Amino acid sequence: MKDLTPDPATLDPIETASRDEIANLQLFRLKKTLRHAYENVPHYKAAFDAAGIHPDDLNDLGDLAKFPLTTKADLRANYPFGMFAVPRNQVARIHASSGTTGQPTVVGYTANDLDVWGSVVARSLRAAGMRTGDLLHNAYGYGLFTGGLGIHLGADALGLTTVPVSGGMTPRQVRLITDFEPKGITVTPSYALSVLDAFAEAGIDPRDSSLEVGIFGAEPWTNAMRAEIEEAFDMHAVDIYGLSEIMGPGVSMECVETKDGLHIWEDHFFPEIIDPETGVPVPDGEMGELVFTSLTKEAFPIIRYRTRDLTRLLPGTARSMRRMEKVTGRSDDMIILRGVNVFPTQIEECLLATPGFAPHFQIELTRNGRMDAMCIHCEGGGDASALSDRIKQTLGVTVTVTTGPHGSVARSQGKAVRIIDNR
Ligand code: DLL
Repeated sequence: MKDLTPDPATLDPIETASRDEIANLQLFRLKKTLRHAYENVPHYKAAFDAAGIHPDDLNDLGDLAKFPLTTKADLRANYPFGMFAVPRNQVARIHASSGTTGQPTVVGYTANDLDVWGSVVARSLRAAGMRTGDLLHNAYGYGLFTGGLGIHLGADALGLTTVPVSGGMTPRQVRLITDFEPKGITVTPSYALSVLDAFAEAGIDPRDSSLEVGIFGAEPWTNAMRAEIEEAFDMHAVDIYGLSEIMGPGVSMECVETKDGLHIWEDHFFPEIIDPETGVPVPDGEMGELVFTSLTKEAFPIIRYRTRDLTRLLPGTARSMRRMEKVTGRSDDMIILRGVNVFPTQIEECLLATPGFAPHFQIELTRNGRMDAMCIHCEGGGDASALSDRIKQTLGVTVTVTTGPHGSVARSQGKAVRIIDNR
């Protein structure tokens, strides 16, 4: 794999600024954001008043913990535009979550917000090793989902040649990669596996493709999956994180030269980790739920949003901004099986550590009387009992494993559906 480390001279100055400089900028922007939210969004005025707190009470960054948390339920209660802090005619773009599990969550961006979004995604693509003039195959879905259009904004800002292929029509993905010779691909890790299948079906070795880096996110994936994908494509695989409520892709990004967790673009997004039970912040280094406050957003300022993503904050390395550890689970993806907490990524690690299996899997939950049961559906010639033994030893739960022929596990075209709950 090629060394794709960016030239330090091309980084934004804030990426290598001192912690003091970053904190000063954050405090200045945080004060402004709190006032903007309080004065223009009735929800925040009511919530701050109820908590007996006012934007003027913020004197240092630690004071943020005195402000109320915001949840998805708050956003839903203000559907569709109730959380907007500017008149609707100043909103240049709307995105929304899919809403498969309830009302969609609607977010908005002013023209200025779109510029900021483009700049953080451009920074992220550069951190992955992309340079002005490079060709990018963007297979994240275009539409209300922030993946496709968010990456596109950043690719334009960095001056890439973008192929806006979106997800789906998988054989065509292989043809376009072969014919256009992109340097980078942006795609969910699970859909990358579908593309990998299509390479095999076309009789083309993906290691012979032009791809030098894959930029994977929108769903949890493990370092074991990184190794699998890097080996299959002979390219770097780096992690990009984000969520629509905060911006979309480009909230944090792993640097290709270190691959040691994701640098949070802290000049625009202020992170906290809280104890998910008590809501109280925990110190850097401790695991908990990630909470974000936007620092520059105009249309949709967001204060202390509970992401449900579990991770911890770590000091900066390749950049001075803090890192978040790879998100391996969301509190709402956690399966509690007979009292043991299990995340799909833990199953992924066990699967990839057991020889003979394809990297595709789905977890089916059933209930037999009062007992919950978990079955892992996978593919390939691996030994089912070796995998269930490994899961028993590492996670402490008894599961059944079925292994079917190639194609028997449903393929993803975007975010994978890992859990089928038939309880
Ligand atoms: O998934 C934005 C995005 C698009 C990120 C493309 C990266 C690439 P939502 O649809 O709002 O936004 O879903 C956000 O997806 O709270 C996490 O649970 C999960 N997620 C996103 N990125 C990662 C990642 C986009 N790198 C939710 N690792 C988040 C693990 C991720 N989970």
